[in-house]
Amino acid sequence: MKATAIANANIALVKYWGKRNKELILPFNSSISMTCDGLHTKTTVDFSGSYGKDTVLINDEELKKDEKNIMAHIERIRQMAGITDKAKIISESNFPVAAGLASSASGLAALTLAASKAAGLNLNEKELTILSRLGSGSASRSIPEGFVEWHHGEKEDGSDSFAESIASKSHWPEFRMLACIVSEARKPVGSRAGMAQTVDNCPYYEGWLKTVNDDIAAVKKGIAERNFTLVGSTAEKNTLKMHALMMTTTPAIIYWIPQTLEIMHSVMLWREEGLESYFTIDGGPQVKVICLQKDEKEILSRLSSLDCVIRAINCPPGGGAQLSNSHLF
Ligand code: 2P0
Repeated sequence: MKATAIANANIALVKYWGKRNKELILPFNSSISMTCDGLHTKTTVDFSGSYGKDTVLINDEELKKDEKNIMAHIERIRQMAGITDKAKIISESNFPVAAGLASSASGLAALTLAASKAAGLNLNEKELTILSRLGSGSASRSIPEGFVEWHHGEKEDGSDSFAESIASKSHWPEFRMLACIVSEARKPVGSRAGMAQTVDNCPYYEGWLKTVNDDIAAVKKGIAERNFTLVGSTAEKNTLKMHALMMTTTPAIIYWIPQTLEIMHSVMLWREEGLESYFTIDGGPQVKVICLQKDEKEILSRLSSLDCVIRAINCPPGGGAQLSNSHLF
């Protein structure tokens, strides 16, 4: 009745931004991500302590009231397993939470694996991705390894909206995401509210849906052929489209800060000079620079010479979520 899991964050190359079903967290479009070695969450769940109430400690802080989806997720797993025991949960991430580095993805994926195991459920990988999705959409992509596709699915019940690895981490070990931290502040608008608002009132959302399948096809082809230019250029175009949607909803959502733009312009300039790299940005100001191992040293050195970068975390493709015998308590 006690289990520990470790899950890596993932960074999308083709983004998820909008739900066709908010209850079941079913997306309008499929998305593709890389599971990131180096950005992880470790979570221990214990149902066996005869606890009087649920306690959840995330990075040494009690659960905030606005993080209701975590309690709902624990309750969902208890119901699936047919248990009523209260839980003690401790979770630790090695990167800033809620600042656009996919902490909810690694957090909900680690929680899903640890809690389902502790509750006595033995779910396979596909089932774990579906259960993680119900906690947070992008968490479904933190269960499998390497390069991952989360299928939007067609069915009303969500049974075909799951994530799977489309290439292992050893298929393209030279691929890099350099996660540049430019601010450790909490983001002003959460992704869940931001994407709901975008679907409701962004006049360009249909344009996103019309073109996103082409981006999915291009990134899949690029990964299969290890065509870096195709993957990088498509990922950069896709992130700019997503941020254009955010900026043109009412009220506007602008996650970029001056530091974000400084890195974007630098990457574009370096590319013109022949140093091939691309950027992708999620629901926050951080920039992830996409490059190949042969250029990582030079790019990291250039990034560290920019005043705006607090630190850069170098992530190769990572493994899928794993159980661990070393518990946090
Ligand atoms: C992504 N993001 O594909 C996109 C890009 C943020 C920007 O998935 O409501 O925290 O829990 O399903 O998974 C963040 O959204 O949202 C996200 P919910 P989630 O990575």
